[in-house]
Amino acid sequence: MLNKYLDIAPEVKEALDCGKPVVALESTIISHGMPYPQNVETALNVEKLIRENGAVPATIAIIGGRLKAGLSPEEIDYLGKTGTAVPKASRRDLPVLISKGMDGATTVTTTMIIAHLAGISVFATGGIGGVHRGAETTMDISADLEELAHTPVMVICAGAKSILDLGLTLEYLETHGVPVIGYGTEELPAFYTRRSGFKVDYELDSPTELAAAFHTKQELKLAGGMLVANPIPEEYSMDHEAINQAIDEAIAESRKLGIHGKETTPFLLAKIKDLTGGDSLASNIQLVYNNARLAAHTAVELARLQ
Ligand code: PSU
Ligand code: MN
Repeated sequence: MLNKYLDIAPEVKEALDCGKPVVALESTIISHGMPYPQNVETALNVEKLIRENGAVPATIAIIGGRLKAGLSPEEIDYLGKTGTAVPKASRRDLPVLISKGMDGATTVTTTMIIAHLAGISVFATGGIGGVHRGAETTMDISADLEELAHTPVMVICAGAKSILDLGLTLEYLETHGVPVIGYGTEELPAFYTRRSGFKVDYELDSPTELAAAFHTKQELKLAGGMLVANPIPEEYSMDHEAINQAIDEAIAESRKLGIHGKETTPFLLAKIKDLTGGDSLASNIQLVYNNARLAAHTAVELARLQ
């Protein structure tokens, strides 16, 4: 656990040393995913929920060139206030950001990398990146999928937004041997909505089953992670038509403006937020809470097996 570039917060370190359950959390959702102050409020509430459900939270980020597993409330506030001025950090960004002593908001990719370095196996977030619509010509495929192929962390999300080509995203994960599990559903949820029309690989119905599947994958020494898609609670799910119209509009606008590279996802997310008003933010917050609870319960079960 002695890594030259890694700082594990004392509470997280103690939990890991004793084999207690820990849940990793990402920071791009804080700096780039939600406006201030809701971002900070949500991040702190997520940590609280994880504690209430029997695990220790480890929010992950890069601060002053250090890989951080576990942040103080002040550090979370700093990331939230600084917002998009914190560079979004995927795998390819790590060498320069770290060698220059900069900050970085960790995506699913880099949160998985740092969680694994620290010894954390369960990670809760909102949505993952994937194969973008039109990727057959743009080749815009999130590094998140490649990370899931290689790094042994279970990622609990609410599926993926249909800003992506969900069918191609599933094909990519299949090719790379990443199990896609629906929690209590046979259908891949689409973040704001519980349904997408695409089937997951397997439905599992309890944290015990999720932990057993992940533990077995590790014992088999099969490389890579596992994706758990947990549908947004019914009462917070959004109208299918309204959200898809906003998504189509956001994509049309991004094409018109020639948005590409690491800007694509943040641009689309921000645009959808503008088009749907506060509704999408409220739903986003609730699905993250829902994933945090499931991740804590699953980490508790996994700690029994490991
Ligand atoms: N999708 C969402 N919300 C998010 C992200 C994706 O619905 O906040 C963020 C996550 O941090 C994810 C990243 O890892 O965007 C993917 O960015 P890209 O597509 O550039 O790889
Ligand atoms: Mn991309």
